[in-house]
Amino acid sequence: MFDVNRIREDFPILKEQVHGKPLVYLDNGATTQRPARVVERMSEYYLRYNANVHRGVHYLSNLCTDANERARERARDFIRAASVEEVIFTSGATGGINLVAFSFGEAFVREGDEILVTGMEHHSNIVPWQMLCERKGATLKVLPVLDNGELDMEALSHLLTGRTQLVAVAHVSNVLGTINPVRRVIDAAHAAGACVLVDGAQAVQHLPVDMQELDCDFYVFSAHKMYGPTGVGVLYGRRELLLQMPPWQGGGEMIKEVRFEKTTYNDLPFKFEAGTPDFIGIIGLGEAIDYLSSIGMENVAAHEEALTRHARERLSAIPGLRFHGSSPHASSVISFTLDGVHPLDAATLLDQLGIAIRAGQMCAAPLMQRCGVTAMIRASLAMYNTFQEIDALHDGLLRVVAMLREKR
Ligand code: C6P
Repeated sequence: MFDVNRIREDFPILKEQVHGKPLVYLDNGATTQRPARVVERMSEYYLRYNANVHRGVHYLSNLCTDANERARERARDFIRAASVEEVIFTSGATGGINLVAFSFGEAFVREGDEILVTGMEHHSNIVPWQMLCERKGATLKVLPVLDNGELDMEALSHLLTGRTQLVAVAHVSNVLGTINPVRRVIDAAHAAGACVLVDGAQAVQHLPVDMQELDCDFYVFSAHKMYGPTGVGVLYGRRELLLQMPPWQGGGEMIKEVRFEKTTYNDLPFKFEAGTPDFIGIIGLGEAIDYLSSIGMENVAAHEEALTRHARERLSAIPGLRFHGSSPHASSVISFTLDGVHPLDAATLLDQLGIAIRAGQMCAAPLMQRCGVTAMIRASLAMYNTFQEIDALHDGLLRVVAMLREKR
């Protein structure tokens, strides 16, 4: 049984006050809060067991190495990857995309080739591809977004050509909330001979994901958006591709043998993990995965779906409020603008009421342009949010509108 009040007990920060008001935290798309057990697990390792991984022969080093590799197995199981060789620890979603843009780019992208991104990508899933295209003389193409916030799937078949090497697509938009039909994108791309990177930064905390079912070539996500620590993430890569790709960074752990004449590289996944990893963060990620799994992704999804329906219903009654993105296939990310109210003013006033939301471009400037706005207000909900918090947002927005109207 999913009990939101029981879950809230696990997150001490949710009892905090901001400006003398109970915290209403609705900025989970930027980063979620962490349950105490994740922080406790990490501090236990820092305070009692800390030693570098994959290097020592001593007790503590082995202990941390085992914990690091157990976390890899948990991550593998969480995304249903075939093998731990396909699970590479990174600094986050951005780190994973840059790794692929460099390494896949070195192996497979030539002058005149094409990379296809979509019009709703986060800057992290645009700029690394632009940089690759500049390096290689390749072309960046863009799959358009329809007015309802869905991808223009009809345009996909025209945009995929024999020169398309890779398609980069968000599983869930960090602005519109749209859950993209990634399986259809992957099938179309594969039929055209292209690989696919799915940006799961806004997906893994909301939906069950399965690499076997998706059949993508790469999948990235960040721990800090799924109740884990900052500074850690996962890149899933298809083994056959990873084997053909050169290392991204050089250093310890990614090598087998180093000679001045020639260095040989380590096996997967270590070939892509140069230097001391954030192993305590990785252990924290393993704990976050255990926590999420104990609740059940289906339960998380059901609660968030009910919350989102309630939020859309209540907010739609606010005069002058316009949602951006109206796909029925959407997650708990809700973006909107208020007629005559600047999003940053709204965010500042809501903050005074203890309500944390995000306002601005959401690191998706091309999408803002597509929507014809310079900024939006975004409420992004997590499994610990309540119906009362949604009502608090609704009431807060009414006050924002009233105050800013009085001023004019
Ligand atoms: N979006 C948001 O408020 P990092 O910074 O590497 O953990 O995640 C980058 C990233 C990549 N893709 C998507 C779809 C994302 O939403 C994000 C992060 C946050 O929307 C911070 S800008």
